[in-house]
Amino acid sequence: MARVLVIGVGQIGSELGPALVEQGHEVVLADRLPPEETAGWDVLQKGLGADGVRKRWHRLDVSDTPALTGLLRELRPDVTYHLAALLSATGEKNPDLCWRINVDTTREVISTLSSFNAAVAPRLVVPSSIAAFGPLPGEEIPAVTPDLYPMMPTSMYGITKVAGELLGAYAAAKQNVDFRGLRFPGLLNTAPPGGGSSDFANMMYFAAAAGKHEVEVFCRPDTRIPFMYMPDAVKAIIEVAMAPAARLSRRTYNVAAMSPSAADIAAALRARVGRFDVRYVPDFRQAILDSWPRALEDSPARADWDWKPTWDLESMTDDLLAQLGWNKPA
Ligand code: AKB
Repeated sequence: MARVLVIGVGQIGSELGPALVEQGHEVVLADRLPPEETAGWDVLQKGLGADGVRKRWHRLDVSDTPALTGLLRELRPDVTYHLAALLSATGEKNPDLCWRINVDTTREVISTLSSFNAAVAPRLVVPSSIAAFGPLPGEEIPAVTPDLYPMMPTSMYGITKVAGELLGAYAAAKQNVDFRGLRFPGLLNTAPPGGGSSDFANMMYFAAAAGKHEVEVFCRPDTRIPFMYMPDAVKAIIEVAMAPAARLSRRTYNVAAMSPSAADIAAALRARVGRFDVRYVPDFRQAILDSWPRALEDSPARADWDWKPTWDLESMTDDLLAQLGWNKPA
């Protein structure tokens, strides 16, 4: 059993927290909002019960440095999952805040964990993203992008993710912090995501499950990026956190599951719900999506800590529609 702190309980944290409790860890969930006001409240309640959530909850504004470092000092967690972040679309609208939340708070967490001078280096897990990649000048990004490819992100969010990866590698080498990270695709579950460019897919599932026959999304139908169903994302982040250090050949790993286009997702939904018309109206997020890999090459994660996804587009679509309460016609 480990003492675990989850900072930022949003789309990922609301499923990760209950999964960690289920594994027998002592878990503290820290977020700026009261639990009932978070996007993942329904998911959290389902996993832990309302009282189970409340007793583990700690109100924390990550940008309040004394509060952040004070909580870390009080808890001295064995494993910290730092998930608080602005995503790509919100980050473009407020790049300074994106840097402050995504990078400055990661630096604070690293410095505080490092200051413990612990005999066993505390683990820190910070997710990176497909957004850490971008095309080299005058080139297209490789359709299937490997772990080791020059990182030239085009969004501030992507820049913060590269900075986080590099700070983590430095912390692991020089600051006695056992940092682990993974580059997540767009993630789907029942919790509404907050301000990502991959949200067009979530919007389609939410609309279809609500019985709507029409939806407008902000990308072209041929937009293809990597996606992952949340149960696989939770499995991956716990596996990378718990992997024996001796097996890690790097500090941040690509993880892949599926790479449908927006039109493929619409077709998978149409095959289940019947008429489902999608109006494709690209906005500023299209350029961000176009700069991301079409697919990730993840053989190092598979070799080093036995990563293997469970869900593909078809199985995810069946399960997610059911989880979202869609009533299949008899
Ligand atoms: C976003 O769209 O910004 C995120 C991501 C792919 O990291 N969902």
